[in-house]
Amino acid sequence: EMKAVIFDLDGVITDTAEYHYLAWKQLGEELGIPFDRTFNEQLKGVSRMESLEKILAYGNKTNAYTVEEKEQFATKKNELYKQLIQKITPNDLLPGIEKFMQEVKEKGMKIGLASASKNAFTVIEKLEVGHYFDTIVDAATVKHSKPDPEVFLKAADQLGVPYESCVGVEDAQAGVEAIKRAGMFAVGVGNADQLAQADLVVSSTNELKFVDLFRAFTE
Ligand code: B16
Ligand code: MG
Repeated sequence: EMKAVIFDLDGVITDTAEYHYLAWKQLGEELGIPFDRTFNEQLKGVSRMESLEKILAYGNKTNAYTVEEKEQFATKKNELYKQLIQKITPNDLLPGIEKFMQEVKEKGMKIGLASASKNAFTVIEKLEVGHYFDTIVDAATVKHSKPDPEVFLKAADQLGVPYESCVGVEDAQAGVEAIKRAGMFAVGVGNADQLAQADLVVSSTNELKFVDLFRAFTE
């Protein structure tokens, strides 16, 4: 029985995925490691330091920097990102997502947020959607980042809902994998080939409909 829906933030509720991309891209260029959106898919849902490691590996620079330098790079990216998210308003909610959250709530489901981002609280505040969430997992308390299921398991535990009664909604490959490893029903938002592991894929947030989800879940 479906009892809760746990949402990813970046790329599902708002398009901060684009801001993460722009910030990493700028840092990558400064380090002489240009990359495109296809490579960027691998960074979605992945923690800050792990994203940096992936970029350095992509540029064959895994061992080129000290731990301190890497921390400086990650901080620099985060400063760029924090500047970009300052301008977020409720207009930046992805199409149809608020309506979907309302529907989910009306059906008596609990709602959780499972974001890997340490900036999640700021973004939720700017979007003015904090009241929809029964729980928000603080990324700072999560030890293992997606595709590890920890953040989804924690959200379910905080909601008091068994894992098999939870639906996870994700735009990232690593995120869909995390949901499946948590033993939950996975909804992918985006490209069906990239998110092939999901139980249900919709092309955009506009296509998220409670009836379709309910049907797919109970099938
Ligand atoms: P921060 P999500 C993830 O958020 C992003 O998808 C990923 O690109 C980012 O590196 C990660 O958060 C960490 O974010 O640097 O702000 O702590 O998709 O899990 O909501
Ligand atoms: Mg995401």
